Amino acid sequence: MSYLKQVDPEIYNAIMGEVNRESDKLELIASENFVSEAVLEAAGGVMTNKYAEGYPGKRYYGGCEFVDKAENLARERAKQLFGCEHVNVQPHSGSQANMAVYFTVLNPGDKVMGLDLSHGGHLTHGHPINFSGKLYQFHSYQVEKDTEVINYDKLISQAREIQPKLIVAGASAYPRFLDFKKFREACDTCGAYLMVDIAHIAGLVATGLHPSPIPYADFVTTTTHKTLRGPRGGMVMCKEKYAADLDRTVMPGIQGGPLMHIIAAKAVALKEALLPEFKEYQKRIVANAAALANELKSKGYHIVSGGTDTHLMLVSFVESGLTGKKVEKALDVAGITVNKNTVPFDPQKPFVTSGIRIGTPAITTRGMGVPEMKTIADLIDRVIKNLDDEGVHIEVANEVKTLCGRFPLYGERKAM
Ligand code: DSN
Repeated sequence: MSYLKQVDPEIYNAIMGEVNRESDKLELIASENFVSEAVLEAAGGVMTNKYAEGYPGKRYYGGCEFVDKAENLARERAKQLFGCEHVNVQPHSGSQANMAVYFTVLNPGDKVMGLDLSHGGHLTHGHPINFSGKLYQFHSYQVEKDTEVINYDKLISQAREIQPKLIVAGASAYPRFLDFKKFREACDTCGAYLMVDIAHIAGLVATGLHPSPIPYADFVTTTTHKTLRGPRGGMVMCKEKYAADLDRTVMPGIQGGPLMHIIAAKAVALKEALLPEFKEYQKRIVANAAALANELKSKGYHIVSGGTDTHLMLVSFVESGLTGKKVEKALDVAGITVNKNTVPFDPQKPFVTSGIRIGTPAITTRGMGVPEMKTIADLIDRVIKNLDDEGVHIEVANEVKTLCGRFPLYGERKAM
C-alpha cells in the first residue's frame, strides 16, 4: 500500500514517473547508479527522525543508541573496504566532504592545485564560481593537447613552481587511471598535502580495479552514490593523525545534525560492497565501458584519450562541430540519458560543450553486458547520424524500451 498515493498524489505521481523513467530508459550518466532495495529501505527509514549531532558515544542528544550502531557499522565497513585508518561518514555530499578537508588544513588565500574543470576536474577543485575557487588561490593543471591525459612530469614541475599547500587529485570526467604515486611525488616537492577525490571511482578502488590512493594520500574523499552504489552522500578517509581535526571540521565546523537514515543506508551499501559479487559487478562495469568505447571508436567517434580504463568515457565532437547540448537533447528523446560535458580545450561554453560523457555503472547494475554495449553504440550512432530527425529518435526510444524490458528494474515499485 502506498501512503504517499493517498496523502500527496502529486509527489506520488512524480516519483512513479521517475520509477518508470529509470526503468524504461538507458541511464548512461557516469555519476548515477541504481541502489538496492535494501539501501532504499534504510534511506527511507525512521532514522530520518533522529538528531544525533556529535559522534557515536559522544552525542549532544539522548536516544542515540541505535543510530550509534548504524554509524559505527558504516565506519567499520568503510575502514575494512578501503583499508583506511580513519573515516568520517557524516558529510552530506561530495562537495561537503571536499570542503571538510579544505577547512581542516587550509586557510583562506592558501595556494592549491586541482584539475581544470573542462579537463575533467570538479567544481570543488577550484572553479572560480565555487567556494573553493573563491576562498583559496587555486592553480589548475590540465591534460596534454595531443594525448589528452595528465603529464606527470609537468605536474611535478608546476607543483615545484607554485608551491601549493595542497594538491587535489581526482576527477569527474577523466577516463584514465590516476597515478597517485606521482601525485605524492608532486606534493613532496613542496611539502603539500595530498587530497584524492575518488567520488567517481570509489567502487573500482574498493575492489582493486583502480590503484588505491590510501597509501599515498593524506585525505581521500568520496561520494557514496556513484560506482559505490550507495545512497546520495559523502565520506572522508584520512590518516589517524588528522582524525580529530577532520571530525571537528565536519561537525560542528560545517555541518549540524548528520542524516542518520542516509548513514544507515551507507552502512548497507558498504556491506554490499564487501561481498565478492560486488567485485564481479565492478569488473563488468569496466568491461562494458571498454566495449562501448571501442564500438563508438570503430564508428569513427573521437573518444578522449583514445579509450577508458574506468567506468566512463568522453566523446568529443570538436572535429565535427556538433554540440554536446544538441546531442544530449536528441539522445534524451531517444530514451538514452547522458550529459553534455566539456572536453579538453573545448571551444564551446560549459552550457553548450563539444562533448558528452557516458558511463556504464547503472546499466551494468541492471544486468546489461558486452553484447548490449554493441546495441547501445548502434543506437547512439543512429541518433547522432540523424540529429534533426525526431522520427528516428522516437523509433530508437521504442527499441530502448524493449531492450530495457529485458533487464527489469524496481519491478515491485512499479506496482505500488
Ligand atoms: N555532478 C557529479 C558528476 O556528475 O560527476 C560530480 O559531483
